[in-house]
Amino acid sequence: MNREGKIIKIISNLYTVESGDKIYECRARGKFRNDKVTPLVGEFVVFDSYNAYILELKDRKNELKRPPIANVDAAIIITSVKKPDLSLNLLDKELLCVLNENIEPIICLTKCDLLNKKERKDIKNIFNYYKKIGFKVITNKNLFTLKRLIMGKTVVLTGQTGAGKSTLLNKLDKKLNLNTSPISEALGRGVHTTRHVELFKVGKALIADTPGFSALDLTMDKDKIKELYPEFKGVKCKYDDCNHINEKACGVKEKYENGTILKSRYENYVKFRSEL
Ligand SMILES: Nc1nc2c(ncn2[C@@H]2O[C@H](COP(=O)(O)OP(=O)(O)OP(=O)(O)O)[C@@H](O)[C@H]2O)c(=O)[nH]1
Ligand SMILES: [Mg+2]
Ligand SMILES: [Zn+2]
Repeated sequence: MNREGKIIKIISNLYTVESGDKIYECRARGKFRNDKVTPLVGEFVVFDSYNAYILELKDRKNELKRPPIANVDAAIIITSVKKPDLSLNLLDKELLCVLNENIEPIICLTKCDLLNKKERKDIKNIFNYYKKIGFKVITNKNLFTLKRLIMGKTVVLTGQTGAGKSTLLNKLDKKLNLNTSPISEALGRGVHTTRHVELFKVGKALIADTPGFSALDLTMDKDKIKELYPEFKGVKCKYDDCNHINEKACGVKEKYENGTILKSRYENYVKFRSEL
């Protein structure tokens, strides 16, 4: 019998599909592979419940390549301030990928307990800037705020390996008991503890735990980036199509030079453009 459902977990080529209140372990048809479409967690599908085969993928509202997931409302970008060290380059890249898919980003800082007084002050200043330009910023201690922000939504945890994604999920629901492990002191980064994407029901939200990464590729049109920098909006430049690089009378560059735009934000913008 053909049914509709949603993929909630993928482990190699085994797809766990939820339909009604039942769970089905399905395979995908060879056809998908030939078409180069891979089913994703979060995907709405038509499947043959008798033979346990996924037959058809429904249209996606949005999708991320990394972590691989579809149809999410918000992304909690898990950003460690230490162990692994804070990477604003990675954070700005993640924000672009998420915004480009019309997914609401929530920046969640972790490991603030490892900061000394001076570092804490610096981090506060940096993230006051992100708040000022409109991003939601919380820490993994603000569980109450986090729960309120994600109520009723499907959200994905994304971020560097070892940043604390699974640890946060365990805090939200102790029964999950997900594997976590300390970062490698030698490499200064995580050890890829989580190996698959899986959606969990946590209170009134659906949250996906995902494998972390240490680097991320931008795959968008070069000229799209400036539209995804909220602080560039409404800034006056001499040329309407200004790219804010070498143009004369560029308002964005002025704001970077006088410190109104965070140095690293603008410098990452230049880097991202040149990488594409
Ligand atoms: N001090 C401190 N340690 C933390 C915090 N959050 C997580 N950790 C530790 O960081 C390590 C890595 O945490 P994980 O939850 O496994 O990280 P992850 O993001 O799920 O990593 P991957 O599954 O590899 O992507 C564990 O040893 C956690 O105990 C925090 O807020 N403070
Ligand atoms: Mg994990
Ligand atoms: Zn400009």
